[in-house]
Amino acid sequence: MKTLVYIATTNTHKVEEIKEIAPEWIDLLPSPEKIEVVEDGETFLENSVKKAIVYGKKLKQPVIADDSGLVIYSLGNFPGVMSARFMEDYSYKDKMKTILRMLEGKDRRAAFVCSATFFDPLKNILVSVEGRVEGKIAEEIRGNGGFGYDPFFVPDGFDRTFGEIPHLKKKLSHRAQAFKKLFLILSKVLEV
Ligand code: ITT
Repeated sequence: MKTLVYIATTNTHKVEEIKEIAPEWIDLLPSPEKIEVVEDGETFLENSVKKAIVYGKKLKQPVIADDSGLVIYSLGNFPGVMSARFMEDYSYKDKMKTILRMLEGKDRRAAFVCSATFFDPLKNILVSVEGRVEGKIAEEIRGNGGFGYDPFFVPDGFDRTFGEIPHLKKKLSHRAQAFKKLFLILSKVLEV
C-alpha cells in the first residue's frame, strides 16, 4: 500500500518538481486546502518546520513542506528567507533586474537552498533535511524554464541558467537534493 502524504505548499512549481523525484511507495497529493502560514522564521529550516506542523495539524495527515530561496553571498545572503516577499508586488523579471543592479561591481557567487520537512501528526515523527546548489548570478536574464529566480542562476559546472536547462534543474537542484535525502530517510523510518 502506498503512503499518502500531502505537500504543504501553494507553489505548483514545487509540487511538480517534488513529484518528479518521488519514489513509487509514496502517494504525493497537493494540499486539499490553502492554509495560511506566517513565515516569520529567520532560517529556511524554521519556516519549513513551521509549514509542516501547521499543515499537518490542520489536515491530520502526514505532510511534507519546502522552504527555499536564493542566497547571494556578497549581499549578506540576500534575499534568503525573503526570496518570495522581496518586491512582492512585482514580477520576477523586475526583481531580478533590481538584483542585477545591486550586484554591479560585486562578487556574483550564490546558492539556492531548500529545507525539506516531513511531519506525521499521527505518529509524531518529524524529519528535516537541507539541499543546496552552488553557482553564480548571470550577467543577464536568460531562459523561460523553471520559475522564480531560475533565469539568472547559473549552477556550478554549467554555463547556462536554470531557466535554460529546466530538465537538468529538476535533477540537480537544491530541491531535488533535499527531497532525495528526505525520501531515503523516510523509507527507513516508515519501513516501506
Ligand atoms: P509556499 O510557501 O506555499 O511553499 P512559496 O513560493 O511562497 O510557496 P517560499 O516561501 O519557500 O515558497 O519562497 C521561496 C521563493 O524562493 C520562491 O517563491 C522563489 O522566489 C524562490 N525559489 C525557491 N526555489 C526556487 C527555485 O527552484 N527556482 C527559482 N526560485 C526559487
